[in-house]
Amino acid sequence: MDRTAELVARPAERTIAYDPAVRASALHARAARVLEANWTGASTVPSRGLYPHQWSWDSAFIAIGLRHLSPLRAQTELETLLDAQWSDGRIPHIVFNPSVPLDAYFPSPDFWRSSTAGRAAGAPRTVQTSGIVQPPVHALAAWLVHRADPGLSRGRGFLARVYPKLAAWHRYLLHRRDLGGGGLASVVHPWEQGMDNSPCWDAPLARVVPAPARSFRRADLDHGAPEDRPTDLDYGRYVRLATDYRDGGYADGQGSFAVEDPAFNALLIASEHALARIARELGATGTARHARAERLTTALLDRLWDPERGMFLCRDVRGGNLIPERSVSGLVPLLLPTLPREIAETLVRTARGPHFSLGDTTRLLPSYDLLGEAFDPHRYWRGPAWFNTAWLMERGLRTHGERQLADALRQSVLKLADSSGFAEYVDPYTGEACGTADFGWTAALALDLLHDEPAWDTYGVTYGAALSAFGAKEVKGGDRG
Ligand code: 9WN
Repeated sequence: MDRTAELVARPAERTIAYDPAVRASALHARAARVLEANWTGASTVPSRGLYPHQWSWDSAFIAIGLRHLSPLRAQTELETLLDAQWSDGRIPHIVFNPSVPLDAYFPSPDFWRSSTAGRAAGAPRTVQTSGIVQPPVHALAAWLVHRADPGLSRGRGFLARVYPKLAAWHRYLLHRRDLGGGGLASVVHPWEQGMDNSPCWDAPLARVVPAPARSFRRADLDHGAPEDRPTDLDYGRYVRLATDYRDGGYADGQGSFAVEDPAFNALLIASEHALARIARELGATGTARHARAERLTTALLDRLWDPERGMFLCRDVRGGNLIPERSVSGLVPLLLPTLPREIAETLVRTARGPHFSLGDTTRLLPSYDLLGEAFDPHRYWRGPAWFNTAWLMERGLRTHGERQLADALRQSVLKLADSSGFAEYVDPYTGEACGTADFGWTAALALDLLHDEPAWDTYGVTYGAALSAFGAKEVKGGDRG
């Protein structure tokens, strides 16, 4: 048995300090095994038990890791998701696997009724999906997947096929979802933003009358500890919002919940830049797309930047105010290469300060303010550390030249992904595993960081080049701690 195979076969020895190269290849093998086990033949489930279908932003993150194992599978992952796109451009947050029993996950296809309730909005007939969306990581993923094997990608016409679909997806978000009228996309359900029970939603959700608990059955509690999951009251509100949206034919603009979220919009901007690169690869200039990304970045700064807290906040569109809660979502725009230098520096300071404690008292960046009243180190998006946000921050730190911090965060991701058994999320202080194990994006993003791209030449724009439109504004504040 060679050294790597031996290590894979004896997981109890994971923590012993071997040669880093050997350790890395053992971690690679374990992450690959998770992605193999979660692969269904055309896409990857986030988890075999808790999430047995295809999820939208999970698939994008998974494709980013999968490209290091099989660029073909990574392309297929995204193509399968895009096959379920609605004709109004939306990419549904779940694509249901018809061979999975209805009661394995709630809400199931018979709740969403996409092919009937979603007919006017253009839901596909041949596949059942949910009717809401998730963050637009897809164009970014498509570009990274292409770069993993440009020959294969060109041979299969991968970018030429996905480009029009990704463009329609962004059009949907920019036109149908600009509910605040300021140029940013709004989410209409907490599941859309992906950080389901973040304390940021507490105030806007308080206006929603919960559906009675007896009107639905939660399948998630068959798999997860109740204290690690959202509450029944949260679920009552999620169900009410989704029911109202469905009963309105999934038409946009009516619902009682509409929020502009910094991470969702930052990912849209990053994906616009990626779409510009794809357009260039296909022979166009991409200039209009880069320009749109710049306009969106200006809107993000104008509408969501909070100088006092030194980070971005969510905007409650229905309430008309910024939501005074610090979530990791408000740090994620660090991902953007053209952020003004003072903004990037302030975000890094805030991440290192007492509310997030990056590289200090936490082992991994928490999802929510360590000093916030609602902080809970185990309850889902109300404090635990997640690997996708850590990955986004690692990329952001590296993009803005914070090499040491990025290296340290990368090491923490690799160590904790491994020691937690590729947990869905971990206690930010202790690293204790929470949620489900063998979670798809944890394995995929650890794999991606193992491949250690030194700089992230993804966008084709100059890193650190401040936005000219914002250059004249004064940027103050930020936590110094
Ligand atoms: C609802 C699949 C998804 C992630 C989300 C995460 C969780 C679903 C749930 O799991 O949400 O979409 O049932 O709790 O919050 O980010 O995409 O992994």
